[in-house]
Amino acid sequence: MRVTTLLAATVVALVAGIVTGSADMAFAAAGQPTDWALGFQDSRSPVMDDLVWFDNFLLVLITVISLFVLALLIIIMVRFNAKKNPEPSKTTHNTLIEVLWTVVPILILIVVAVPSFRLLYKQMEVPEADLTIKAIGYQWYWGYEYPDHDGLFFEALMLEDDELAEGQPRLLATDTEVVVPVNATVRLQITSEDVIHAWAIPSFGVKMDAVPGRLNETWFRATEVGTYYGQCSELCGIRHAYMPITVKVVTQEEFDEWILWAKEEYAAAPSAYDVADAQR
Ligand SMILES: [Cu+2]
Repeated sequence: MRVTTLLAATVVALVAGIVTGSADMAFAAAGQPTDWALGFQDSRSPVMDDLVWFDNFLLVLITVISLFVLALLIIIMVRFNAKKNPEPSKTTHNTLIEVLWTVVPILILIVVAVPSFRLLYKQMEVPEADLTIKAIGYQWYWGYEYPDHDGLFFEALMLEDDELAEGQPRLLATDTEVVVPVNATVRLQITSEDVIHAWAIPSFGVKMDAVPGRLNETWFRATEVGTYYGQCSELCGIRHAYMPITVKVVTQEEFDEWILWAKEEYAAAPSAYDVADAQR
């Protein structure tokens, strides 16, 4: 009795949460998590569009398979139980059924494999890039290099709670932002200086390990102006949860202005890593 009450309460709480939460979701921006949201953050890149499609496709497929197996189980329980079917058949082989239950799963796997591999290639093969950015993981923040723009380099540290401006999400906003032009293909090179981290932005469908001594490569094309947040996604140490990623997608003109400003602003500042090095 108590278990059912508890279960009922949980279901009511969940439904209430989803109903009230959906009001928030209506005006929630893509690029950051929302209270009570289910599923992925909204897609803002071609790769994420495909990932969302593939996820929905698999959901339909597994639902159909599960319902089919459930129907078979129910038929067996109803029609062939000991009461209804006291003298069971002695059949042990049926060639047609054996061929079917071998061939049909193979066909299903092929149907899953084709879009899956197509998507893997889409993620792995970087199209001709408009901009290259190198993200470097440090314990516990990210550094960014713009090799196309005189090797512009800056670091992005998480903002503490008392440093947040209006509208900046806690544990996700950083002091400097990766700025990219909208609809530009960005080649992302990812590496690390110490341990394995991972650079990820859910709305772009990007998640790539940052491995010391290795240069990993991926890409994204942000399709809408806005601010997008992600987090280090490889357990990297005590402050793993506090090295978020902020990407600001702006128009080409705003980007050109930002580059000029950033070259002045960041060139003068010694990197936090150099400072730490000097103190050793
Ligand atoms: Cu990390």
